[in-house]
Amino acid sequence: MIFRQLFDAQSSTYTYLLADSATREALLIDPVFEHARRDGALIEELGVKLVWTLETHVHADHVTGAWLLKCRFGSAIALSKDSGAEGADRYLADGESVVFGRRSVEVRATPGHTAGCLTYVLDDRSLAFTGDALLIRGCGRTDFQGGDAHRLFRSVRDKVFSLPATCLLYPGHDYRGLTASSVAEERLYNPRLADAVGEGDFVGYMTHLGLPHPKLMAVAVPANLRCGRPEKEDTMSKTDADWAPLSCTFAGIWELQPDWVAENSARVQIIDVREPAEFTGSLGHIMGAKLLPLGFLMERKQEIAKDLPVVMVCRSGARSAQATVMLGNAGYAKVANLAGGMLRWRGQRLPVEGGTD
Ligand SMILES: N[C@@H](CCC(=O)N[C@@H](CS)C(=O)NCC(=O)O)C(=O)O
Ligand SMILES: [Fe+2]
Repeated sequence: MIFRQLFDAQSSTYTYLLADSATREALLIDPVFEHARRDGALIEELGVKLVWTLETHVHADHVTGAWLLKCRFGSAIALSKDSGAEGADRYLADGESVVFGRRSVEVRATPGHTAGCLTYVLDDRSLAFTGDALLIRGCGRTDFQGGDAHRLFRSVRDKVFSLPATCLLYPGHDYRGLTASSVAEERLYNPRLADAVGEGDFVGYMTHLGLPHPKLMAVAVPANLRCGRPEKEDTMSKTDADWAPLSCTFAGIWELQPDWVAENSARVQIIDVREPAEFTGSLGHIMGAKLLPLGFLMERKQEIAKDLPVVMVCRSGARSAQATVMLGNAGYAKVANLAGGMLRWRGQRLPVEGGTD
């Protein structure tokens, strides 16, 4: 099993990636719209194939990345049949399972935070993703979207606390940075839902939470009822650069592949940030490249035109990744790193000036 927990600091939302390490088929639980690129980069770097995005519910505080990821990877969108959402590929009911490779998650209906809340339980019951039905030492609010404290109480007791005591629990949010819990822990220590707490106590607690509505609620709920499809569908192309086929790594670096740079070298400024001895050394340098060692990049940046695209180069692509970030921070909009640097360039037998075989 491949398992990753990802975080959105804006809404304190967790996204989970699960993949079968044998077949590489993967699913994402609760992707966030603004992080579709980050999640996509991780999917590509891990070499997994996204087959599903699953929602634990129709979120009120952020927009799902399901539609964006479907556009990019062809992943199918699934959420509860009681969600009221349109545009999904599958509407899930209690007891069904969602298969990825040789693994699967079991669907458990856990309404109460919203009417269409689901908990996903890994096939071996070692992990469960509770969405906002159960948070660490807390739970989702019950005051909108068909929320109902009585239903939430029953959902948690019957569908989550019936899992093995050792089952790890991964929530939809945590507002304090806590990452995981377990059934045993929550049954003992959850202040609202521990075994010792009665249904009446819980309902009383939830009736007096007094939380303001989520700031993004008016935007998020309608967008999530469309599974994250924007009203105008050009959002992804607008946010992606149009000057080159850029890709963004999970590390957050905009990259270009050597082939494209070789074919388009006349249209870009190639800045080689190695030391002079490396520039004239055995790897050689790209024709037309300008030598500007990393240590001098900021003080000599006026030598780089702002209106022309910039490609940063070094030996392995590491120093030039830093140079890409530095120039971006200095206000250069069209700047990318040459993936793999001169080593990959030479490995692909692309032309150089100087250098030795
Ligand atoms: N301040 C947050 C509030 C988020 C919120 O209300 N979250 C819901 C989950 S969608 C919740 O149940 N929160 C429980 C809590 O804050 O205790 C925002 O504006 O987004
Ligand atoms: Fe929620």
